[in-house]
Amino acid sequence: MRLSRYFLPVTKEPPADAQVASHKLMLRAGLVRQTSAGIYAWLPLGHRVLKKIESIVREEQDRAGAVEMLMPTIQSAEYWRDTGRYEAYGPEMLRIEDRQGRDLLYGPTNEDMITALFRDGAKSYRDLPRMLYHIQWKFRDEIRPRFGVMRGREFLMKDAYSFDLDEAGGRISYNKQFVAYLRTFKRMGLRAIPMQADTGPIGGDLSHEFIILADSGESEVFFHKNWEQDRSYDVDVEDTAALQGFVDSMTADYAATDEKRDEEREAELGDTLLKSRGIEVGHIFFFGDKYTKALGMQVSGPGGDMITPLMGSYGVGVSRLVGAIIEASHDDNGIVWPEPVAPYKVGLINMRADDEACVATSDDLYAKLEAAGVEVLYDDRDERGGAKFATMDLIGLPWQLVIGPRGIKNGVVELTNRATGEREELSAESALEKLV
Ligand code: 5CA
Repeated sequence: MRLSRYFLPVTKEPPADAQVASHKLMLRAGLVRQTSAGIYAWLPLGHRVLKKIESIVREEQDRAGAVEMLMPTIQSAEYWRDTGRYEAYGPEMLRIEDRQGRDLLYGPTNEDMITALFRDGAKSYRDLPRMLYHIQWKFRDEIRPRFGVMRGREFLMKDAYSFDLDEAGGRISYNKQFVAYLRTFKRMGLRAIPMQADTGPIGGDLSHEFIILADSGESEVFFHKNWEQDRSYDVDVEDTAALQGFVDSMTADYAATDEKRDEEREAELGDTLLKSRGIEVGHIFFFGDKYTKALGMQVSGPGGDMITPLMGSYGVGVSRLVGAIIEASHDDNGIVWPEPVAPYKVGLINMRADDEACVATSDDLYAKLEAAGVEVLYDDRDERGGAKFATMDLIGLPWQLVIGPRGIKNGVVELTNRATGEREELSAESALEKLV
């Protein structure tokens, strides 16, 4: 993509109401714009990051055996009346009336609807177990939307739902999602710590929040210092015993949010207990028959007996992750995207738009990178070099490839790694080889 044809409204000054680094940087780097309180338009560069995150989430859900579908954002109040949640949910729910006077709502989550849909289609024990998911916009009329996309009112969530015949099966589904979550966040360059959590309006008694550590996080968290080490999430999830063993090992080291602290255990930990602030990027629940019972979902068992399936639900804050990743990965000059979620891999900078040789070399490299399938953003504008560098640093692409008149005379281009700052001069061919 040529920057001369793109829409990248970068700004120098962060707006006064942006408090945390990620919010400031998302506005400055032209990733999003707020259109109403807590509601954001995703500009081209931000949209690409959102899509990258979505793809990683999707791949790990598919790998865990979940099946993708898509439910609407607007839901009939009937589903919620049937489960008794319509009144219980409170003012966070955006309630809408259509021209016929029917009650609708903008979905804050989908337990009620998915249970009704699955109930109407699954009749036998052979239809279970199943995990279904979608990636869809949600609306919660948060009392205090803040920190940009991290606590928005409209936000993108991956929500998955599991249906099992018994408690043991439900636990397997929960464990599979548990592993999928660890893998998902690791692929984005994040270390997420699973912590026992409260279940709130979703219900149930087994629940974990996945928290990444960041000074600007909304919750205070407490954990064993073993969580500072890198971990491998290599386990065969089809081997039930291995899967349970793995989840047990991941929950063995103390980790708790503010609401779930255990004073006795903390006292034993001494100075191995660490404290930080954290951002919740995912939350999983097992709540048994809460919704299936309320909605009268039953399937016939092998002996003709009727079974009420047990459910779990599993949420990832897809749009929140954009902010969370920036919180975890930025410096004084701007964002530092981990490569798997970067909007482009390479920023190609032509230092002199008025120099024929520079233009020719830059155009040639651009064409070759595009042909090789490398995602490249080409700054071909007629601007000062300094401004171009500042923009590239701000938007944080992993590699900067710089073409200048002095280098061309010596037969070299300059390649810089945004994360490490390492810079090398090399031939255009060698640069291509490194990037492809
Ligand atoms: N139905 C369950 C799981 S599918 C559920 O709704 N869980 S949740 O309430 O914990 O939300 C799931 C994830 O969505 C959270 O972990 C968080 O990452 C994200 N999220 C929740 N509220 C917001 C918000 N206001 N803005 C951005 N992301 C949010």
